[in-house]
Amino acid sequence: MPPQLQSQSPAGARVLQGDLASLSPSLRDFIESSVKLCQPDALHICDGSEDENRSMLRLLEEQGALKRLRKYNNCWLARTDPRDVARVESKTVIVTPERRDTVPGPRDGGVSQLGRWMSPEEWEKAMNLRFPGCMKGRVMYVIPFSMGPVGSPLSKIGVELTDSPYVVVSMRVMTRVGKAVLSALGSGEFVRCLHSVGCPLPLKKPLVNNWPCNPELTLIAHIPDQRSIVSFGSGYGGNSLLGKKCFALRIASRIAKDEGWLAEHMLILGITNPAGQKKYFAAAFPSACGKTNLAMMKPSLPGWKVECVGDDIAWMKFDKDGNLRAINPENGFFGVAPGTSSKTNPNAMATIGQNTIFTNVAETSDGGVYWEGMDEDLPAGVTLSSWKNRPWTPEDGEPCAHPNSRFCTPAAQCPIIDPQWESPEGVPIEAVIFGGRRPQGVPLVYEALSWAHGVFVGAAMRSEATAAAEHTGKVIMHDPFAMRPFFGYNFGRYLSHWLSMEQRPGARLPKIFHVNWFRKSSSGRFLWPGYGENIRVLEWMFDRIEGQAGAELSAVGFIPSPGALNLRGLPDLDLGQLFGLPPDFWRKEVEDIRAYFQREVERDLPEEMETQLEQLEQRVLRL
Ligand code: TSX
Ligand code: MN
Repeated sequence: MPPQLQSQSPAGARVLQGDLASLSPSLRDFIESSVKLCQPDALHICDGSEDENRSMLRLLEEQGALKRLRKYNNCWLARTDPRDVARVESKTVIVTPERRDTVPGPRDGGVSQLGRWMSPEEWEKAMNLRFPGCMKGRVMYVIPFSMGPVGSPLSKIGVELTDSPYVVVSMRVMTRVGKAVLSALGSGEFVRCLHSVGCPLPLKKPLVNNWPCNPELTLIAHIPDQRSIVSFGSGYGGNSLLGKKCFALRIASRIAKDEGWLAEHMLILGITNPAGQKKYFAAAFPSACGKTNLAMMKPSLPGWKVECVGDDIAWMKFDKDGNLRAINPENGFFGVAPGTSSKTNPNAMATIGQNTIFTNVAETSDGGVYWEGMDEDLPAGVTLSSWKNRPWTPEDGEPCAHPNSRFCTPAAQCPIIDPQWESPEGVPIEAVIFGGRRPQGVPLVYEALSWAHGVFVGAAMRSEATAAAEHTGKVIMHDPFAMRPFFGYNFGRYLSHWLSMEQRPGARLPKIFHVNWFRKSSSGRFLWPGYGENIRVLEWMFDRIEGQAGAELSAVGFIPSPGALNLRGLPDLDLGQLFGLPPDFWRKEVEDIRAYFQREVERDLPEEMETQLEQLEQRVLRL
């Protein structure tokens, strides 16, 4: 008789699948203590197999949580409770003994934009209010997962315990899950991830859209000293797929600080020139800059090739030869659907045609998906149901898909996935690109003057964002390193860590660039065509690294010398407006950066950042 049919975990849950006795003592302890706390009826240790995935999808279909999309092969649609559609920054905390270990300070009374601290005492209370008995009547799934290729020296292992089958099927796309991970783990270290939707059975209130969640009590906590993540009340991706933002950015940035490497919110792409030379770039962009589009872009210039290693996160470490080696710790893309089309991102459109889980997109009456900016005509007679599962027409005045609706799709399906994307040693990064959505003042591209200046450029990143619901206007928000919601520790110390890379013996530092695809003319038109034409900017960077492209010193950094940017075949561009440095704009920018550093980083700002700001000011005053 198979032992799993009989066995019972010591804490009292039936074991439906897997063998507790085969797990390491520390993993067993983690499971046992979580079972005691959450009191699930049963335990299921995930093996990551196809069979398991099929039966989980069937279960979700029976529960009405997923709907099969008959137009495609193995694609599914989830509609969430409308109260659970995004990450919730106000309910995302980092627990450390000292506030200053989490955020710069002191700023008594003020709320930091760079993270939320919770004291261990408050966390103890918050935990006790939420977790005891929270999985009653449900199955606790044990998901062993690897961030990065299984067994790579750059990879890290986590184990997520969750009562959500949606999380199980999504984690299998976004990370490497199952038996191979347990073998690689052995009795080694892992990041402890505990997740509950916070709806024990029997339910107190009926579910909305068959989507369990507990918005009143939602809380996502990180305890970096214990390498642990605890998330309650939300099933939405960023709050529940704990390998991504919680582990690969917040916890990993802290581990990286301790171990001397970098965990960054960056895409990784490979770029090959017509002569067949290849380089890898990593790039950090705030939201709404088209990061996934750049990661998979189709270059407009003949002979150039772009390949995708990752679209969101880079773990980077100097190897013994001094090369900065990067892996994409993820296994899939969890991308924003609206705006994705065969024009803006044909490679993403090809990727999501099979084996994809869509969340909060609209559905067509012939069993397909739809969203704003998909840019495809509906076949005659085909109608739409909105993300709220109601008949939808353009006259409704609301979008058919939620603006934060997503596809969750295997990276391996991307037509231009890089041949080296799962290389255990990682790919060598030769350029780091920072960017922002800057309608005014900021040139198309500039190169940092030094490593320290590049770190300053990352620290001073800003981008145009749609303001909170009350306002409708757009504001330029600070988003240093595109990491503002994702720092796992004090941002001032993060800057020191970046600066310290220069002190590593033998390190071959990548060049640092800043780009802005979004500058507008005085009449409000985009000055740069963007998309596939961005290859021209990447070409200049490529040739700069090779020492082959002309540059001239400007107040903000090196910019292409006249003729150095390849503009062949483009209609006339207003290069004056695209590269101009308006003195008034830059004097104001310097003051805004100064005020920001002062308000948000205060005494934790490294002196070098002060120096860089003063040097920028001096250059700008000469404009
Ligand atoms: O993703 C974008 N990228 C990067 C592509 C590799 N977008 C979309 C941003 C929203 C997420 C862009 N939008 C880019 C861009 O480079 N540039 C723009 C602005 C733009 C929009 C439309 C046009 C040009 C620029 N249209 C015409 O020129 C016809
Ligand atoms: Mn991201």
